[in-house]
Amino acid sequence: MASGPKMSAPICLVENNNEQLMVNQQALRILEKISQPVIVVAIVGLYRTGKSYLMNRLAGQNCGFPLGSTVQSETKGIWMWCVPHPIKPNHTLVLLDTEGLGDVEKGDPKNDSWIFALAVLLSSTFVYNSMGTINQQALDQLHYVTELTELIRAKSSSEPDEIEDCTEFVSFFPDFVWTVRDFTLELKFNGEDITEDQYLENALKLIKGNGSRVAMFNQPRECIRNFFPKRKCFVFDRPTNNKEHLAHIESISEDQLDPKFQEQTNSFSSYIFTQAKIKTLREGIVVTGNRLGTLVVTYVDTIASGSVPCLENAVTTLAQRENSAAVQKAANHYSEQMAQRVQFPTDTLQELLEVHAACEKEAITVFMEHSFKDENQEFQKELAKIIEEKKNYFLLKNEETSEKYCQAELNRLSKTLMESISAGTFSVPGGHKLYMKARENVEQNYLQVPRKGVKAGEVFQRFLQSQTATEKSILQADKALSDKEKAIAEERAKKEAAEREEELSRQKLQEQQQQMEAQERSFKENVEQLKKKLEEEREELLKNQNTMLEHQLKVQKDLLEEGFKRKSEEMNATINQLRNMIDNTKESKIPWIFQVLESFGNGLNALFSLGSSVGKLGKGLYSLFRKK
Ligand SMILES: Nc1nc2c(ncn2[C@@H]2O[C@H](COP(=O)(O)OP(=O)(O)O)[C@@H](O)[C@H]2O)c(=O)[nH]1
Ligand SMILES: [Mg+2]
Repeated sequence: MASGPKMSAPICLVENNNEQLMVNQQALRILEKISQPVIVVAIVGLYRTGKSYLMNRLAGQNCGFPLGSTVQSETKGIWMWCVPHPIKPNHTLVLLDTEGLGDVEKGDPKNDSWIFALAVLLSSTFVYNSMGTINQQALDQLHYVTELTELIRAKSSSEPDEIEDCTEFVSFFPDFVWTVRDFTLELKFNGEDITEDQYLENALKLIKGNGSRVAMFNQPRECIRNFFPKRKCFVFDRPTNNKEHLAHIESISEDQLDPKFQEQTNSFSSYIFTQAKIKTLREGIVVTGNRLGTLVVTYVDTIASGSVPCLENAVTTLAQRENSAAVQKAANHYSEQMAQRVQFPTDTLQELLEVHAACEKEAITVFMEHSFKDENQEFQKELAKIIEEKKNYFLLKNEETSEKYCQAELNRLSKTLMESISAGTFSVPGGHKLYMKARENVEQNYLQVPRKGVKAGEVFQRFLQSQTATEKSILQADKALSDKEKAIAEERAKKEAAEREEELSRQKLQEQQQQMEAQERSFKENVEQLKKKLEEEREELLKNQNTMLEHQLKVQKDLLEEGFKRKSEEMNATINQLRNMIDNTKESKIPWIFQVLESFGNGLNALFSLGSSVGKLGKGLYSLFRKK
């Protein structure tokens, strides 16, 4: 089973010191051990607005992230606390608390934007926390959101006619939650009761007009509306009116808190527990604790090197690392299963090849489960190569055990015969007949021995060959036979030997044929599973593109309804681009898969040295993908 967290207290994950961001290795080691999927909740906002306290409540603890009055000496940056998910078994809830944002005394303003961007990149639910009301000041403090286009890239390279990078943000950005603390207003709009969410949406309404003041007003609002399709708001009363209690909120009991506040935090927690999603990257890649660790390192390293963190690059890094582990895992599965299921020697080659096919099929499935974005199928080809090598080893082992066993059995069964030959028992008149009888006896007994394996015939053939001279001399010395009879007997012996030789070559040929067929089967299995995977990946891509389109359409509709005709029309270009992209994805389906499969097939052909059957396999490929 996937392993969960074992953390009694939070730990710093990303340190923000001396204008430098650094990943804390100790925190990384904790993440590495978590193989469960993670739900990552990050909180960001001005210092001393009760962020850490709220996160502690999510962890179900009073103490945890250090609170305001005690943080003077604490490291700034991003703090992490991994706890078992309170309602989803086998999931880990990762709480990320940011420290020092906007705090001139402790903060490193230069890195504040990076901390903000990292919180966006790492979380699946992003909580923005502020005090009082959602007013201009609160939105001004959220200026980081307007910088995101410069701080995060979706793709590693942008081609001229591609959609704008930030249009892609929605496909991997977290859900957005605004928490308003010490909220003092009534939830009313034009005298009507409104929900918290409506309150947020009202606050995000744009104003009309030109000029820099209007632009400044609209900019953060537009960014939130554009980048975060799913938005939610929670307002909280002051936890208590007792100043003394408030200053030591971590040590007061639950019933000393304002009942309204208790209710509000409970409803917030319950929302997070039931609605916050597993962190996924694009292409439906589920993030585990371990993967989260890789992401943190990749992003922080990128920032440290002076570049902009990029989702696509991070996924590539992750894929490289995990695909080679997937190859290892699949190869081990193959070896283990072969060793477990095969009893050496097998009766026939076919028997071994069938077990091989079953184990290989499973191994490929293991690989497919653990790999993603295997560009040019490099890792799959590597696995095919390893399995081919391992198979050859098992074939050899099968031959060796068979050979050894057959030889030992034959030695045992022919012992008396050999002794009789040495003792001259057959050097009497009628000796040849006796000898032949004794030899046939050995053969009969040898035939009775079960599970001799693939070398049974060859070993006996060698024995017969070694007997040719002996038989001849016994025959010549036999005084009971006429010359003519001897000649006939000799002729018959030769004929029989030739027949046996032929029979052996037939077996060899058949085995070669079986081996070829096994390689073709293996090739087809690889292609079949790859095709399935490619189609799944294609579906995910399409889903992604549809998410982007739907969101653009929603933003456009909202703008139109709010009376921003020009702004909404300006979106048409992007929307059309997205529509084209989706059409392309759909239309290019068959040729695209075929192209990949063909190049993959050529790679495997080379590997299996199926040179002569390339044409045949090419045709097989066609029929394979036409079937569906
Ligand atoms: N007024 C008020 N104070 C709070 C609230 N939650 C926590 N505090 C107090 O505010 C101080 C700072 O809280 P903390 O959670 O450390 O804030 P952070 O800096 O945003 O993480 C602490 O002394 C808390 O006792 C709240 O909702 N309202
Ligand atoms: Mg704090």
